[in-house]
Amino acid sequence: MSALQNLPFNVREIREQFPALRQQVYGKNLIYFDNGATSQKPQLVLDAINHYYSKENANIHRGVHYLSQRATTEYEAARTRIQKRLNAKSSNEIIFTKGTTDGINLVASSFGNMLQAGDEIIISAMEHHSNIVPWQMLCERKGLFLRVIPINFEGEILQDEYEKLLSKKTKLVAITHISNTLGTVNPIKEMIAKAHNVGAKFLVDGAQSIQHMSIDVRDLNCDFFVFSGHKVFGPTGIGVLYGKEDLLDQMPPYQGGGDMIAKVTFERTTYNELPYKFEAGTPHIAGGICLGKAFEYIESIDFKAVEVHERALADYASQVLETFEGLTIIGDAKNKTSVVSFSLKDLHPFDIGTLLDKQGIAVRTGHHCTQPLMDFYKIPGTVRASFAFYNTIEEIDAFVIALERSLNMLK
Ligand code: 7TS
Repeated sequence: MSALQNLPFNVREIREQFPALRQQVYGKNLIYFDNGATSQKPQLVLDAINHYYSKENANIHRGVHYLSQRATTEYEAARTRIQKRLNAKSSNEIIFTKGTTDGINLVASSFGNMLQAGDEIIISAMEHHSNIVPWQMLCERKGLFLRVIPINFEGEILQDEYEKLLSKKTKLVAITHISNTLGTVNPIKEMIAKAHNVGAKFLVDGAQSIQHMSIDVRDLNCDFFVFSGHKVFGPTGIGVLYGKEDLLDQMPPYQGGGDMIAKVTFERTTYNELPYKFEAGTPHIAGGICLGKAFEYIESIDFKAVEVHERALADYASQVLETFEGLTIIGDAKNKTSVVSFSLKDLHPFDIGTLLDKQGIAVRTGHHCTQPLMDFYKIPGTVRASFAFYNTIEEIDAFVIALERSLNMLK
């Protein structure tokens, strides 16, 4: 594909930074197309993990000693770096969590505590289970109602149906920025404005967008934005909840314990200020610091070029796959990126995934934690190739040959 050769960013140089991509599995060069599940890590992050545990390991926010003070400074510097990248107003708005799931559960538990029986929460039909189940649990606990915006067959949220569901009863709308199964990029900025018109708050599930585009929380005007570190080239077990400061201030703590308190007596406890009010116990210190390193890494990448490159990868993969007999691409939204999901008549996605694996190609198969979406399409699951900026057109060509070979074996 010659169109890609003129891109202002150099995929070969980028790949050099990711040692995991330079390995063989079953004697074949690894082709890693499971970035929707987790991304590989650049050398900068790998070195930082090693360095932290070799030289800096200490608990934070409590030690007078040198190592503790240094770890505290680095952890807080990571928070500030993330704040700047997201264009949040204050580092008090950046809460470290375990990941997207943890961030959503934090909001469901804490913000959810401020809601009254009869209030409504809106999600969409393409949400990941982690943006469905916490709201169901909250609705059950508090007597709230969960409303679901339907989608069309292309995999786009029906905006007129969304407008019909919005009312004074709506207290929160929680929507994925990019669908992990379909690749649809949702028009969240417009959706946020519509929610605010009825006085509702808006949570963006950014698990699949933070690694593909620049996020500006003030421009979006979202109330909450959650993501996982491991999908944005950082470690597992760390993530971020961004929340508007005045809102976070009003919300009760999520978990109780060390670090989140101002004063404890047996009669009464007062809570720490933001962001610590929401960070009980020893946090994932190495994770926070190394997520900061992952952000340092992505700051060096031109994200406008990333968007062009990833869209070209997804478009090229779709074009070639469409020529396969009996293959259906699931999700054909006008605004779509980084993911190509498909099903093949009479073949189970798992069988295709297993044969691709034996040829060195990592894809995900199954329902991708979006079972209601699979029910909508009346399929048990899909084969999903999900791309990152280090993937190439040559890898897609190799993937297509491997798929052809797999289908021949299954005939
Ligand atoms: N929301 C979306 C849109 C996701 O894609 C995922 C993970 C999550 C939430 C949960 O993130 P976690 O880091 O807390 O687990 N999605 C996937 C996936 O598509 N394949 O594996 C994990």
